[in-house]
Amino acid sequence: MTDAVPGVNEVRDRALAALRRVGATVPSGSGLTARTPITGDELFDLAATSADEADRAIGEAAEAFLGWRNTPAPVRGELVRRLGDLLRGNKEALAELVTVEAGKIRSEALGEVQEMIDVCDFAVGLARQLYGRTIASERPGHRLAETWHPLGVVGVISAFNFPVAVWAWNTAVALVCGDTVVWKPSELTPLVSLACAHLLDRAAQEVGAPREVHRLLLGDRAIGEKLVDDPRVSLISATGSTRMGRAIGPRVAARFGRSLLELGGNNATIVAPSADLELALPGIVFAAAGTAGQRCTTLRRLIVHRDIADEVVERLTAAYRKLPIGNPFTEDTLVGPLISTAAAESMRRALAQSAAEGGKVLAGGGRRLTAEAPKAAYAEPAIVRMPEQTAVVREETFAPILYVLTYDEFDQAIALNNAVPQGLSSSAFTRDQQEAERFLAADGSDCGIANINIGTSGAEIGGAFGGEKETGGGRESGSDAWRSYMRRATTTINYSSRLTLAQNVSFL
Ligand code: UN1
Repeated sequence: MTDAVPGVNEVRDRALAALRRVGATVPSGSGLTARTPITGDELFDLAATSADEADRAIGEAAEAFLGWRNTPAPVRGELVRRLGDLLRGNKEALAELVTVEAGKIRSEALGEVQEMIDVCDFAVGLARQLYGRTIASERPGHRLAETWHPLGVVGVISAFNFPVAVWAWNTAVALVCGDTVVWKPSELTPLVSLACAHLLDRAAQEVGAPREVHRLLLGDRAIGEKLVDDPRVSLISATGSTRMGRAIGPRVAARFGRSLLELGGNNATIVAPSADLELALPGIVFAAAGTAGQRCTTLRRLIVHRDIADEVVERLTAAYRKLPIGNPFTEDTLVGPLISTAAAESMRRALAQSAAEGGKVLAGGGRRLTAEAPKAAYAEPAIVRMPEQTAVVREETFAPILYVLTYDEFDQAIALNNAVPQGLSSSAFTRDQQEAERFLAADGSDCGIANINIGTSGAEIGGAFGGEKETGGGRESGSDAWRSYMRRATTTINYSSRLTLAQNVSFL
């Protein structure tokens, strides 16, 4: 059930070969270290962006904005079209780097690159659809209209678990909206970030757009904080933990900047007695154990009707026992490594706390490959039956732990779904239409994503992505999420020969 882990030299060679294929170079120097969770080793040192360089990069993006905002949106779309082409052409190599740095299995790494390609396609279409409205004016001879204008520099802060897809959601949309972008990726994923930044740079050169429409900052938290505090940055779009969002949100607000936050999730799936278990079981296993439990949309809480709980749990534990855990490069592996031993330690702590709160581990919870890869963290996805929704269940632990709770009445299941601080994703498996509609209604799931008969993770880019409460309220990616990247001007044009005041006010 496990597969041998490659040596660090093989991983390093794969990384270098992938970078070469993309054509990206690694800035030599120090300050940042590329690593791989596959072995837990360091790959090589690279130059971090200095504070002065960051300052200059933000200045360049601000300067480039002045021209980019006046470039017609469909022309801006050409840049994103070319980026999409280059991402398509480099899909394999980029996926390889995602596996090296984030530990994703091949199919999920390819899926992540596909998500970038999809959002580029979406943004190219959007470049011709940045529609404003014409509104009925209450005054004769007046026209009331809305126009959407480019906003400014967008600071994108992204996390290790979707190292490049989340960048693309923001960047493809921001660029067609006429903004310029300064990207601070996770310090855990510098290589794939360099590769994507290189492709965008190349796309800009090929279509004749200024390269300064996008700048990359490599570094740790201090560089991110510079971006957050810089008044030249109009919007900070940050993806990461609720703790990070709590730090960023007020700082951006203090300078009246805008922020778009996509933070932690604590996603639940309800399994009703009528559920088709042939759909539900694979949906649950993918959502809970896929990506080694490291998606913000990962399924963390299963709320099962009491009558079917034993059967569901039994079938799930059987499926968990068969999960191939190990080398993410191997075709049939389904669960790769956690990002770090610190993540494994937080999983261990959460399991210990759940036991203290009355939980019983039914499957997994142990470590694999500790002798072969002592610096890596291969964890067995765990299923823990809980007597109730205790403190540990209400927290997001970024590891593959699925807490199982039971319910008797559907309303009680909805209440449990909503009784956590986070509000990202949710789903219900049911063939009962009333239940499905109840779940999706105003007093149903309080999450930004509510699904029926599929799991909580793996959203398409066409919808707006994000959630409520401690998830931060931001929406990225498809639908009308583009509006967060633009400023709205409301315009009243008087084409009559009289000055009429609104609300029938008379003056003079
Ligand atoms: C994230 O984990 O930060 O819906 C993003 C999903 C993916 C995106 C997840 N499309 O699971």
